[in-house]
Amino acid sequence: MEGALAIAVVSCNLLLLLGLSHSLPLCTNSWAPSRLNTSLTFCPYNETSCCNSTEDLQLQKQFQAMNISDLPCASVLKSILCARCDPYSAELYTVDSSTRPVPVLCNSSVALNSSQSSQQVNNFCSNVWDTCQNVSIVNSPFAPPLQVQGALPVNSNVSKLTDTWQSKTDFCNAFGGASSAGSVCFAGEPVTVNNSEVPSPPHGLCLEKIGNGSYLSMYAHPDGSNRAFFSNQEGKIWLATIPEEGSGGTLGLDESNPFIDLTDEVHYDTLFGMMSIAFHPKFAQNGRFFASFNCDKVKWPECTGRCACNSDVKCDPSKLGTDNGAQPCQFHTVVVEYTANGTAAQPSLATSAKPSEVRRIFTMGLPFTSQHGGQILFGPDDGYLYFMMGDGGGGGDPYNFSQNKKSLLGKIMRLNVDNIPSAADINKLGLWGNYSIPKDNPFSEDTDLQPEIWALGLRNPWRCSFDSERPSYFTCGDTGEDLYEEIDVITKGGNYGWRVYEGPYPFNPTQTPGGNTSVNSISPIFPVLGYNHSEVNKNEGSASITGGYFYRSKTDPCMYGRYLYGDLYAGAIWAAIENPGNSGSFNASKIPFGCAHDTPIQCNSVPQSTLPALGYLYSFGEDNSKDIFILASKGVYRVVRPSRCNYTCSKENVTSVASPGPAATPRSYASRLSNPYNNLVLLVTSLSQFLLLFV
Ligand SMILES: *[C@@H]1O[C@H](CO)[C@@H](O)[C@H](O)[C@H]1NC(C)=O
Ligand SMILES: *[C@@H]1O[C@H](CO)[C@@H](O)[C@H](O)[C@H]1NC(C)=O
Ligand SMILES: *[C@@H]1O[C@H](CO)[C@@H](O)[C@H](O)[C@H]1NC(C)=O
Ligand SMILES: *[C@@H]1O[C@H](CO)[C@@H](O)[C@H](O)[C@H]1NC(C)=O
Ligand SMILES: *[C@@H]1O[C@H](CO)[C@@H](O)[C@H](O)[C@H]1NC(C)=O
Ligand SMILES: *[C@@H]1O[C@H](CO)[C@@H](O)[C@H](O)[C@H]1NC(C)=O
Ligand SMILES: *[C@@H]1O[C@H](CO)[C@@H](O)[C@H](O)[C@H]1NC(C)=O
Ligand SMILES: *[C@@H]1O[C@H](CO)[C@@H](O)[C@H](O)[C@H]1NC(C)=O
Ligand SMILES: *[C@@H]1O[C@H](CO)[C@@H](O)[C@H](O)[C@H]1NC(C)=O
Ligand SMILES: *[C@@H]1O[C@H](CO)[C@@H](O)[C@H](O)[C@H]1NC(C)=O
Ligand SMILES: *[C@@H]1O[C@H](CO)[C@@H](O)[C@H](O)[C@H]1NC(C)=O
Ligand SMILES: CC(=O)N[C@H]1CO[C@H](CO)[C@@H](O)[C@@H]1O
Repeated sequence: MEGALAIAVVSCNLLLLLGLSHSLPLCTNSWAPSRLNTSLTFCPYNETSCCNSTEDLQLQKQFQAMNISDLPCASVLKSILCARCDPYSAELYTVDSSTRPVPVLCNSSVALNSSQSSQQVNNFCSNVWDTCQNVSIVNSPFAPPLQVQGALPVNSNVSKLTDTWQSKTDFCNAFGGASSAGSVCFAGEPVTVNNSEVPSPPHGLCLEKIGNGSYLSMYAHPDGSNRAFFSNQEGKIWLATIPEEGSGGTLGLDESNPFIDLTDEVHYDTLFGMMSIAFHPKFAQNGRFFASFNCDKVKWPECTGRCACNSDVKCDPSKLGTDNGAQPCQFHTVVVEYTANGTAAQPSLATSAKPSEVRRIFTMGLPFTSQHGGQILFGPDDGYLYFMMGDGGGGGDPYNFSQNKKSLLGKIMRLNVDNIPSAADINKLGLWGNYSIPKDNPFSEDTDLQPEIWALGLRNPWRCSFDSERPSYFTCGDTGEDLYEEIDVITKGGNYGWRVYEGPYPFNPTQTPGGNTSVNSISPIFPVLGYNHSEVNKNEGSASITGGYFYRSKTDPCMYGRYLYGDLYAGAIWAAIENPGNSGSFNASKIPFGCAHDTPIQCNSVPQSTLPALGYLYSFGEDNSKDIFILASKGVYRVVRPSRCNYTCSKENVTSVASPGPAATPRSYASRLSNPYNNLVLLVTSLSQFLLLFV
């Protein structure tokens, strides 16, 4: 069943190719459009829309009140009013980040591509003028809101375009806009994009191994240099220099010399540890950085706070089964702020930091021992800290936390860590630490939501990223229960369905002490990509997704623009391409991956196999050159030029292939010679390293 992939597709027969855009289908309030049960009665939308039936009715009333006697003009005005319902309304109504009263009207003829290259979208703005210029409109939306050049003063509620605009040129300067790569405009019919041919997937992903360490997180240094921070599950963070691709160099990381060592505070066990790190966007100036980890209140007195299982969410901690003799809420998830101040003349020069806590951003006691996500990430556009939290475990989310808008489990939170309220205010607001709530968090429109919540219905978001070229594409892997692993594009207030759905499949919980959520009461956003467990591991059915990145580096031009993700058990890596562009609809291909013949560190491969031995694929990382890294239990790998694996990529500039630099060590050279199986995989053999973060 590939149903999940089809659901998010914007498919419509009124197709106008209006170029690629930088943003997803989104409504003017930044929420994703919702799926409609039935067609709207007034506006011509029937599948997804930014209007519900109430708003459709309001538009109908507004239209009738305009009292337009001329039929052709009435029809044009109706289409313009209805653009509010268009799934692309955010983009149609927002120009240079200000909202307009009418959508951008296409004012140029757009050539449709390929098969339709002879067709032209007519100049809609010009049509509007020609059709309506002499027609009286009550409360015309075209009455100029501000003093705009060419606008005449309005004296009455009833106006013609010619009363308020001197000429078509003035009118179209105010309301027109051309569609182009990066924007859409309105041409009288629902905006949509034509399906184009899906470009064939790259031949393979070429990797080089540049480190032997096993890390869970990587965070590019905010100063833009060729450095990045790496952290491991035990609780250490290192600052490393990234060698230039093709130089033969390895990761400049000294394991014996961490940037900070938090192993005394971190509770490390198979399912616990330091889950993530984040460096403030202005770290180079303010030295602020953050660690997200688990702690044990029995071992560390400062590991204390409210339990996620409490009466607000119909959960009685005393009734929680105690795993391994642990107390209820013995383990916590915390986000702690540290500073690199004082160890160097300026934070960007710091190579170490003191492990003293500057501030506790967040503390929450965990009901069970698994699925507590923990990634932290600064939004590139808004500077807020996104905090990914799983459902807290227990199998099938027994307390239905993910759907409970009063619980922070199974959520993506969005916190402002730049504006810390007073202790009294934090108390009054019932916050879980030292942060404030961004005003435009979705609780302002859905008052049932806890104010921290940005999105809900997640099971265990494992690795989210923002597309560095299109920040509205905030994409997460969300691990499944028994059946399906998914990738979601996260939007404001979005409900990603878990425990009502596992991916596209309805989920039937075996126990429901915390109540249930009915299928009809939610409007879930289904995954854009995903796979059944059987697809990656036919024998055991074990699978756990690791979300990745939109590849934006120039290193592998055949990978550019594709979203890379994989499975923890390293059985597969996928590259997905959005098609049509700007639709939020993706096609994925499992792609082969190999090890570069000149890899600085040999890839631990074994005979009778075809792929490099990654072990467990914990995370992907991105550096300041937008190169993509794989953090696996066997080491750190970088995506490199395809020719280094003999993968053909016609876009690659093969003339610039560098010879392996002097940094290639004799040892790795010798091992390359002695091991003819560099392109081989080691199947997971070591159960001792079995990491059950996700099950
Ligand atoms: C693309 O749009 C044009 C114009 O509406 C339409 O005629 C054509 O059939 C569409 N192509 C596809 C592949 O849907
Ligand atoms: C969609 O349909 C279901 C049942 O058919 C109904 O319960 C629900 O209220 C409808 N939703 C909307 C938004 O009309
Ligand atoms: C939506 O509307 C279009 C055009 O009116 C129509 O062709 C299509 O079949 C409709 N889809 C559904 C699901 O009703
Ligand atoms: C329609 O949307 C408005 C605004 O978002 C909301 O207040 C209203 O409850 C919705 N009505 C229905 C029937 O869903
Ligand atoms: C609507 O237009 C008609 C003529 O087209 C006019 O007689 C009538 O007064 C108008 N009604 C309002 C409410 O403006
Ligand atoms: C509108 O009025 C102008 C000037 O009176 C006239 O030239 C033009 O033909 C009219 N347009 C329509 C569509 O009636
Ligand atoms: C005309 O505009 C005024 C002020 O905006 C408003 O109070 C009045 O109700 C409007 N009249 C009509 C018929 O819309
Ligand atoms: C369309 O409108 C924009 C904005 O006013 C203007 O810059 C552009 O030149 C117009 N294009 C045409 C073809 O008129
Ligand atoms: C670190 O230094 C910056 C710049 O001087 C300052 O703004 C910030 O408050 C300092 N932070 C701490 C925790 O001392
Ligand atoms: C890849 O290409 C290099 C250089 O052309 C060659 O030496 C090597 O044998 C090739 N490897 C494979 C596996 O084809
Ligand atoms: C290919 O690489 C060479 C050497 O770096 C460079 O001189 C040349 O301009 C590049 N060509 C293209 C098309 O990028
Ligand atoms: C965006 C895009 O694909 N543009 C193409 C449209 O078609 C013309 C000619 O048919 C191409 O030159 C463009 O590159």
